[in-house]
Order: sequence, then structure tokens, then C-alpha cells
Amino acid sequence: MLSAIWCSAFFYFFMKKITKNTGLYLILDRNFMQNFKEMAAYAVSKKIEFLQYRDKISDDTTFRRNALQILEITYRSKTNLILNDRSKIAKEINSDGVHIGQKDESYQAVRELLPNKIIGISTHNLQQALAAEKRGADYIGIGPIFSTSTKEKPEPVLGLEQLERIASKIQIPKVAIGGLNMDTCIPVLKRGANYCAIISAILTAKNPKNEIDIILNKINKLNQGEI
Ligand code: TZP
Ligand code: MG
Repeated sequence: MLSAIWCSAFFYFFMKKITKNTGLYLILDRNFMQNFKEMAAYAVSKKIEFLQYRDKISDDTTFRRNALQILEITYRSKTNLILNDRSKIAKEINSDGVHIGQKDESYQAVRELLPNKIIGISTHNLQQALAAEKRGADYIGIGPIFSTSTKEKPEPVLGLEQLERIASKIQIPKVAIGGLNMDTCIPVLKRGANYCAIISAILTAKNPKNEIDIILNKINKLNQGEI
């Protein structure tokens, strides 16, 4: 009995949690890069709360290898490693969570597989957002906020007003996505999102680390009420 309590306390201590502060949610997308280690290490050094590995092209073996390389860097840190889809690999390697879309594996199946992990669900309208919250998602993605060429066949653009309307009715953390960059991230956070998820604006920047620094500085200023 006592050892069971110690065991749960141990896991509770090491389980990562979402702070629901405002922040950056960096997505390392295989289409834009092959060497993830440097960016993962930078994300950890900057205490970025979410790092997602998104890979629509690799087979499971390559996906697992890349995800493990990133996990080796994030697992002792404050950075949560979220895998896009592939919940079985998330289970195998013990990542911090999984992100699923509306047409991916069912939330219920993923929750059964990963009862204590972070599960995020992409949503594209208020109805989907409310449904995701009710099912028990740990956070929702809301998007695309602005137009993006990163995602194939994106849903219609929501814009800031729709974002605000959806965000105001949802209690769990909200991750805005789609066309976000150093200029659009702050307006999105001001409209009620907790995190800006960014792919191309960072990964295609001449100096991705510098881009991250600029965005984090702006978020810091926002948190301090300076902007
Ligand atoms: N879901 C909605 S928009 C999007 C995803 C995965 C792509 C976002 O990429 P970018 O380059 O930050 O616009
Ligand atoms: Mg998906």
C-alpha cells in the first residue's frame, strides 16, 4: 500500500503539466527540417512549454527514431514533447502527449491508450471546440486563424473574431494555429488564446533561433503588461 502511494507520488512529481500561461508552442515539422536536435535543445533552453513533432511523410521506424532523439533532449526539462498522431509510438517511447485532428484516431481510443498523458485536439469551429473540451481533451488547437500553406487542404480561415468567440467559451488551454508569426502571435494571445503554435514562420526564417527570441520577448512583454 505504502509503496503504491510512493509510486503514484513519484509519477505525479515527474509527470509534466500544462501551466496555461501564455506561450509559444513550437512545431518541428519534418517537411521543413531533418535535424531536430538543435531546435529541440534550443526550445528546452528557452523553456518553451510545448514542442510538437509533426511528420506526415516518414514511416513508423523513422518517426520513432526522430521522436526518440527529440525526447532524449526534452525529457528532463519543462518542455512537453507532443507527437502529432501515432499514439502507439507515443505510448512506446513515453512522450508527454499526442495531438490528434478531427479525422484522426478517436479521442476515446487515444485516451484509453494514454490515460495520463496530454491529449490535444484540433478544432475548427465552436461546436468542435466544445465537444473536445467535453470529451476531456487537455487542450484544444483552434485554427487556422490566418491563411497558411503549411497544411494540406486547410479548413476555412477563422480570423481573430471567431477565435475570440471560441476562446471565450472554452476553459481548457487554447492553442491558436495557422499563419502565426512575430506580428500575428500577440494579437492572437490578446484575443484569448494561451499559446501560439508556429511552424513555417520559425522554421523557414533565416535565423530560426532569433525568430524564437523575438517572439518570446514579445510574449514576455505582453505578460508584463507592457504591450
Ligand atoms: N493546422 C491548422 S493550420 C496548420 C495546422 C497544422 C499549419 C500551421 O503552420 P504555419 O506554418 O505556422 O502556418
Ligand atoms: Mg493529425
